[in-house]
Amino acid sequence: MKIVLAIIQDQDTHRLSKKFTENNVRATKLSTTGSFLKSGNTTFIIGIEDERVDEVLEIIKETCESREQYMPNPTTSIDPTIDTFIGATIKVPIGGATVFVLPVDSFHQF
Ligand code: 2BA
Repeated sequence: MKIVLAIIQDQDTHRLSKKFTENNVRATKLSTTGSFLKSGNTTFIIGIEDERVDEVLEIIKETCESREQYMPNPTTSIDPTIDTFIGATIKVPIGGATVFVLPVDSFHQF
């Protein structure tokens, strides 16, 4: 068994949950925050049999879109200790999904 940890954009969460349900993939959804943009994203925890990992990766790949987001340029911050910015914005690409696949020592449901 493996754990797939998938960090995705909030806009894709509903479609991905639906796809997992349709394909009998069990998952837990966490509300998370990216440390760079400091905006919300979603992390799915998926426990899955080894032979279904590729299927899960394919579902994530075809469901999650790459996008670009604008943020205030941190190099023009008035004071780095506060979240106040002046000046130009920069364009930040956000991947469709950031995915980690981890081994599982054991799995129990009581
Ligand atoms: P954030 O940390 O908010 O990052 C959003 C996007 O900003 C990233 O997209 C990347 O294009 C850019 N970015 C992040 N750190 C940067 C830096 N130090 N300098 C310049 N640009 C930077 P993605 O790479 O697609 O990542 C999307 C989200 O996935 C991230 O949101 C974070 O929550 C998570 N993530 C990405 N890589 C990770 C990793 N190695 N470990 C844990 N979480 C990760």
